[in-house]
Amino acid sequence: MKKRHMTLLTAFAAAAAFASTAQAAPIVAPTDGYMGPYRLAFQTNGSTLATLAQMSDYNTFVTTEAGLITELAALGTTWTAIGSTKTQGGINPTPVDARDNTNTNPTVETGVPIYTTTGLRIADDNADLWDGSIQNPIFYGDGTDPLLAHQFAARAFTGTASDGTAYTVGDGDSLSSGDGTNQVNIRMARGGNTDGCWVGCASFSDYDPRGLKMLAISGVIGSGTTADPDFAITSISYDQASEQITLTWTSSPNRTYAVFFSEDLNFGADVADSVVSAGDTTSLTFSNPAPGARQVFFRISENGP
Ligand SMILES: [Ca+2]
Repeated sequence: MKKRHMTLLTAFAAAAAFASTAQAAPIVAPTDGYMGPYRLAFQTNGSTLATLAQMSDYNTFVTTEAGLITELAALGTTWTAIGSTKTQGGINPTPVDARDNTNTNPTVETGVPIYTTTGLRIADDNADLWDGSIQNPIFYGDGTDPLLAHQFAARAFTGTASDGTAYTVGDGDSLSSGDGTNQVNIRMARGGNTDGCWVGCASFSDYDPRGLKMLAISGVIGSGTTADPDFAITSISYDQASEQITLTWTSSPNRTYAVFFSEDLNFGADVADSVVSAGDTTSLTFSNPAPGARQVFFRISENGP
C-alpha cells in the first residue's frame, strides 16, 4: 500500500492576533475555508534580465527566489515562472507558453485553485487564471509588502498574454526575444493589479541593468503530488478556551493514520502516530500541541493496512 498523505495548512490559532499585527507573517494557505489541493503564486523579491537563454533558466531563477523565503522553501514544492518564450529569427529558444510552463493550461486540465502567499484566492482553476483577470492581486515576497501597483518595484517580466500564451503582437515581446546586443522590450506585468495588467501591461528593456521581478506558481500543494478526492481533511474545530482541537478526515477501513503538526511546515513532530480508522470518516480530538503559537499546521499521513 502506497503511503498517502495530505496537509491542511491552517492559521486558526492566530486569527485574532493576525488581524491586529502590522507585520503579519505569510501563512501560505487558503484563508477562505478551502481544504483541497491548491497552488500558490508570488512575485519574486529579486530581479533578473529578460535575456536568459531559455525558459528553464527563468524557472531556476524563481525557484532560487522561493528558496530564500522560509515559508515557501518549507513547502518543498516546485516553482515555475509565469513566463513565455517564442522562437524568432533562429536566435531564440524553444517556444514555451506560460500556461504550459506552469502546468495551468485549461485545455489540458481543469487545475486547482491558486492563492497568494497571504492565502487569498487568485483563481478558481486554470480557466479562471487565464480569462483576463484574477480575483486578488499577486504581491511579492511574503505578500506583506504594501506595494503600490505602479511602483517600479512592482513590475515583473512575463512575455505573456492574458490567455497564458507568448506575447507576440503589441507593446512588448516574449522573454529572451532579444539577441543580447540590440535592446528588445519585453511584455511585463504590473504587480498589484487584478485586470489584464496582472500578467501583461506595457513593456521594459530586456537588458536594462535594473532587471525586473518574475511571477511564479508552485506545484500542487495540499494533497501529495496529485489531487486525491478520496482523502481529505473535512473539518477542523478549535475551542480556544479549552485548547482542544478536533480534526476529521475521510479515511479507509483497516488503516491507521499519523497526525503531524508544525509551526513552520517542517512537520517534525506528531500529535499521534497510529490513529485507528473509524471507517469512512475518522476524527481525533487533542490538546493544542503548540499553545500560544501564532499559527499551527497539520498534516495527516495514511500508514497503510
Ligand atoms: Ca479570472
